[in-house]
Amino acid sequence: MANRPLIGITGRRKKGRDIVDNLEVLSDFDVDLYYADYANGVLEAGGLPVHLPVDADPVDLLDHLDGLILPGGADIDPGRYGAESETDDFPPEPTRDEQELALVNRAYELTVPILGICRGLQIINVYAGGTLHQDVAPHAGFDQPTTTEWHTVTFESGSVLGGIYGAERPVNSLHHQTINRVGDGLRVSARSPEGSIEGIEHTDLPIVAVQWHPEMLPTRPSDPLFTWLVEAATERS
Ligand SMILES: [Mn+2]
Repeated sequence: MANRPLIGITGRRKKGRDIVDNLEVLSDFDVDLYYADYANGVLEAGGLPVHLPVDADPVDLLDHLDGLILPGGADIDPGRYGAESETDDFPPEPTRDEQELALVNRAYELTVPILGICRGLQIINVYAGGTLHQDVAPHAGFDQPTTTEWHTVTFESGSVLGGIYGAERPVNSLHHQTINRVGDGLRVSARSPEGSIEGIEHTDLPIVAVQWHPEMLPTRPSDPLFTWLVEAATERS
């Protein structure tokens, strides 16, 4: 298919020793890790995914992209939102914070569409000047299968997410942090039953983010969120 929009996806930096059964002589080599389901969601929605090395200049990369997925991962360094660390369960990866905040900054400048997922929602909020609750452990279903419908989310009518999903839907929940103060220019468009923020979007830019993991659910091949991103990226390309 011609003219498929190019969707960049970030990942995380590991070491060769982090890979089970890897050769010992490769222990000190850098390895970049990308969960494949984000790219599969893009492919199923008709886009062309590309993984973004953390070593590449984010400004250079954005000039070549039609859309961006910021996926799940480690906690953001609390210093990025003016807080002291309250948890070391998922230690920050400062290089990735740097890369993703620079990508978001350039995407704002170029109005490149962004879909944020889990950590991706949090990095957008922090970029926009918001803050996070650092540990809401009872909210997460880490010991459940990732397809578990752990709680429902209710969508704001008139929002992008409400237009995509309707009034509500069940979702999985694999996060121990949530948004506290909402960043400038962002609106809350989804909440869990106890009121935690599960979806945000920019009021003017094509930026939408969710706290659950649509790429892990069996509904992924027809999930309208990936379609939203690919269509927004196509309009721009
Ligand atoms: Mn949740």
